[in-house]
Order: sequence, then structure tokens, then C-alpha cells
Amino acid sequence: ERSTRSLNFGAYHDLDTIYSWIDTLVADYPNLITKQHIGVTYENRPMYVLKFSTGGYNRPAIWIDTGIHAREWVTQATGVWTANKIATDYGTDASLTSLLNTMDIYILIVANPDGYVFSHTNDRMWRKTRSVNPGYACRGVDPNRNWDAGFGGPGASSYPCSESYHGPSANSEIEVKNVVNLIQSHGNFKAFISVHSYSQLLMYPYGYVCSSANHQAELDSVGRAAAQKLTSLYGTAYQVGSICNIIYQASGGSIDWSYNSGIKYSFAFELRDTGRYGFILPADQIIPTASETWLALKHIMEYVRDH
Ligand code: ING
Ligand code: ZN
Repeated sequence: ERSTRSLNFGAYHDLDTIYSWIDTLVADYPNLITKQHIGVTYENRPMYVLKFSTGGYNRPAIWIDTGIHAREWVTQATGVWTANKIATDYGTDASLTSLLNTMDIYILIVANPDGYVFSHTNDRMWRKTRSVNPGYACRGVDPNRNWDAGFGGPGASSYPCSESYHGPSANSEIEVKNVVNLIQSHGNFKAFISVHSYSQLLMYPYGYVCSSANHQAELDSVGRAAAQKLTSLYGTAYQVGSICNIIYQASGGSIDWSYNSGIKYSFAFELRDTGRYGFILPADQIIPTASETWLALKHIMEYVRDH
């Protein structure tokens, strides 16, 4: 695909196209957006985070990542749409503008670049990273079982060919380590939101255990209000709950790590749909999905700004 100045947000795009578009967005909004290179992938591709900031130094910040699982294409597409939405709404949407006057927003649109490329070139259903597993022909680690939160426990596999293989050690995947390094060196993130598909869920910790997080009641009420906003646009039904209670026990997940690291407002989305198309969501649902999700994201961000 040729690089384009204005992207069709209602279509799926490959990595090169997204990366070219990121450069045009940064060029169009130089006073709002910077591109941070946070490291390279296993296959040596760069990883870029977009930072939306109106100034200050190391302001309290919101983290959003999309595409940690390669095949969940509506999530990378939602990341693109959301980045564009923030850029175009700053200065016109009063609430977003006030948020960006005191906080920064970071978006990692393609959290698993090697996997994303492979899902375009070889296997549309690829989920994991592309790292070599010594002694095995099958590649990859599940990057959402690789974080240092209950690592290697129930809800992850020790078999390298499994779709939920946790990897040899926590943070073994450089794509995970790059994010951990950024979050830790920054030290002032107040929310950590990781976007998956599919199932239409809004989840909070924990996944590695089925007991309640300390802030369960608050996270549940913020989550419910956010889901209500989401539903208000097109009636899309969402369930809200802890990972373990609402989907399945899963160890080594990113939002359990962020929560245990002190980032109280840690959430994971599972976007559309509930299984009719699953990972192969038709492109004509990208903009509706991103638009409804934005209302929930905004609710969480506003809550964090005000608390
Ligand atoms: N679902 C997530 C998975 O990694 C999840 C669910 C989210 C688990 C957050 C743990 C933490 O299995 C998909 N579809 O990948
Ligand atoms: Zn996923």
C-alpha cells in the first residue's frame, strides 16, 4: 500500500501504511503530538508511541495500547481512529481540551508489530509475537501472558506451541519490555487501558487470581458508567467485570501488572463483536466501533482527570 496523507479510517491498513500515516499526523499537529521510539521488536521493527501533550513536564498521563494481539485488527484500526480523533477534537471539544490542559495521553497503536505484519502476509489468525522458541518449530509468545503479574500461573501455557504460551520468563518479549521500561521510567501514569477484541467486555483486574482487587468497587462503577456511555451511541451491549470473573483466569496480563504497579485505573476492553465475525470484523464496523469506544475511553479519562 502506498503511503497516504489522509487515511481511510474505515479500512484496515498494513504496518507500513499506519507508520507513514503516523508521520503525517505528527507533522499536521506538531504542537500537540510527538512520536516516541520506545525500542525495536524481535524482528527489528521500530515501536512508536504517540504522545499527546500541551506542555508541562511529565504530566499525569493516560496509557492506551491497541494491537497487542496481532489478529485483533479492529483494535489497531481503533487506535488509528482514536489518535486522529484526539488530534482533531483538541481545541473544539471542551472536555478533551481541559483534559489535555492538565494530562498527557500516550497511544501505542501497534503493540505487536511483528505479529501484525505476519497476520497480513502469512496467517490472518496470528496472535502472538514472532520470537523463536529454541527446540520448537512453532514461534511466538502470547504477549498478554508475559507480564510480571502472576507470571506462569493458571491461565497461561508452558507449551511453546500454545496460543497462550507465557514465554520463558516475565518480560522475555522485547515488545513487552519496551512498554514496561517506558511506563516505569515515566512514573506518572494514572490509567492503563489495553484494547483487545472480541467479546464486547470492559474488564478490570484481576485475571491471574479470581479474588477482588482492592479498588474493585470503584473500578466496577467507573467501568459500568463507561460502558453505559458506549452503549448510548448504537445500543452495543457490553458486560463489565473482573477478567477472571467475566472471561477466564489469565496470568501475566498487562493490566494486572499495571494495577499492581500502582496504576489504579487499569482496564482492558474487548471490542466488537460477540462472535458472528469475531477477529474478521467487516471494515464497515471500524468507525462505529471506534466511535462508541471513544465515549467509554473519554469517560474513564475524565474520571481520572477529576479524581
Ligand atoms: N482476550 C484477552 C486474552 O489475553 C484478557 C483477555 C485481557 C486477559 C486482559 C487478561 C488480561 O486472552 C483476547 N481476546 O485476547
Ligand atoms: Zn487479545
